[in-house]
Amino acid sequence: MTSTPTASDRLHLARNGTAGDGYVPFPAADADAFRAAGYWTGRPLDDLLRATARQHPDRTALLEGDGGRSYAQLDADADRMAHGLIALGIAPGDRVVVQLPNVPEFATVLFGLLRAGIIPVLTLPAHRRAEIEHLARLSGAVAYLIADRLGDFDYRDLAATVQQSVPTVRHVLVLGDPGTFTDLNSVPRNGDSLPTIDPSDIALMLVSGGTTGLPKLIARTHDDYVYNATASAEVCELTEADVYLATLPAAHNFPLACPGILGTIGVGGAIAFLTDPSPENAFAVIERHRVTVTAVVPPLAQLWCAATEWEEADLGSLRLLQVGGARLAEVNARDVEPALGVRLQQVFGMAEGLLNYTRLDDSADTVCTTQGRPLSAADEVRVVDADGNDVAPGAEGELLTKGPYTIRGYYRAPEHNARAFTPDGYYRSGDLVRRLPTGHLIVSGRIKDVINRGGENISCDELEEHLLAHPAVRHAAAVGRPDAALGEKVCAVLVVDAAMPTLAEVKTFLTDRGLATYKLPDLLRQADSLPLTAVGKIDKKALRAEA
Ligand code: OOB
Repeated sequence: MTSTPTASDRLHLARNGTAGDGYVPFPAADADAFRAAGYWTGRPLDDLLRATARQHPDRTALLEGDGGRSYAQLDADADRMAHGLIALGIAPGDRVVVQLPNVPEFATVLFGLLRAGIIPVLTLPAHRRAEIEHLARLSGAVAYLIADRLGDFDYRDLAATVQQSVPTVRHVLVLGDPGTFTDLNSVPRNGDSLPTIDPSDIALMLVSGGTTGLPKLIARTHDDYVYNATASAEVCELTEADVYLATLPAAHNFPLACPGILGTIGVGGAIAFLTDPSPENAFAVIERHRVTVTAVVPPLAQLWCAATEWEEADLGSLRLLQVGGARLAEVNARDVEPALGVRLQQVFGMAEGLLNYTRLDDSADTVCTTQGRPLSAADEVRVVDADGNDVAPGAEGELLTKGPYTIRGYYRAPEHNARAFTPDGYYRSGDLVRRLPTGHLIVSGRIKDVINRGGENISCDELEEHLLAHPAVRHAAAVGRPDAALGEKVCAVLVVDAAMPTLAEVKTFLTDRGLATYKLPDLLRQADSLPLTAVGKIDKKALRAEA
């Protein structure tokens, strides 16, 4: 039986996107099963903070400078932020592009938005015009929330451009000196009551590493993300005694919720933020705040290990170093415990959902030679060949997955979803893995066309599109070139019609187009032609072999 939706039904439908907004929900039967089995508990994501603040108001939540902010204070700050955002006219279900460095205000802003039912689109500090405009447009964002500057980059200049080209962006809210925009700290801090959150609604949007073309939006619900953070906290045996250091950009799934900031808040631990992860600075902060857990990408783990030779800090408080985002070579994994005196945990995860962790009681061999096993008993993992058939146990194949915290489709991307998900709802990760009898996975490569430069995934398609816009360029291919420090470097192979541009010219050209710095080519190679596959596509595999 159908009935005419009420105004409140319509608001709800608009918010959770089931009314054809481009959100792909979990099928009702699966959602019921996840609730019945206790994976989804019906808690709004901001309740991780609310519950801890009620139980332990005086405990330190955020460590900043020489002091700290208590859970009661953070809770009140988040409430005021939520009221302020609503008073500005930003409504529940609206999207706001957030681009902040790793500062304590990141937590206030995140919980303020969550509490107001406003959906943060969590972009990274390194994103530039091409990415921000695309994400603002795709999400239909009504606001862009930035810090005034970081290093020598002024986000207010970027905001002026974004607001020009994306008319839905009505507000630019600035942490710090607002210039001509709105001071985030001056918005009125009183207002209406806060909305009731439906835990099956979208809580926030993560940005995909980008495997084809521009980055995709990954909508995570309250139910799925609460589980992501709390189950991760359990695997890492996180407690109120832990001090988590946000070393990687806080908007990334790994430091945000694996267990990261959200997992730590859920158990009542303390969080410190790092804007400069150089060993000199990171080690000083670890010593000062008695940090116990942090997460890094492999190149940073290598740098930190090497730096123990010349840095003097006391790292004795550290009990767990999580390494993930790209494959950690066994030799480097073996270095971690002796160099830093800390237990290593490998994490193989993805913003789309599935997380694999080595466990705290795994043997040293397992920790150093595998990328962990799935977080949840409800994670379904298949390893398949090119035809989609399961490979023999232990053989290499593509990882397909679904489960209680893995999306069923990217936001507003129906065409891409038809390829990236199987008809029965598995996410095709593009990662090549082997599965051991224990369930641990070894990541052996990837079939999707990305370059992993120091843990940042760079889409070859996207870079090639920008390269092809150069007047001298006829054909372009971006390939990863193995590199000891970064894992891979970006090599651009160009077939040109005119004089071959220099590397510096290409970098300037791409920067002017608004491409993020980390996506710029490290190397340039001229070719007479590019190798082609049987159907006439550029043969990246052959090119990679040459690189
Ligand atoms: C994490 O998430 P994303 O979305 O930035 O990147 C996911 C991709 C994976 O599909 C895989 O290709 C690669 O990054 N990756 C790894 C890896 N961890 C991620 N490849 C080899 N070994 C690993 N340990 O990168 C992410 C999200 C949550 C937790 C940890 C990492």
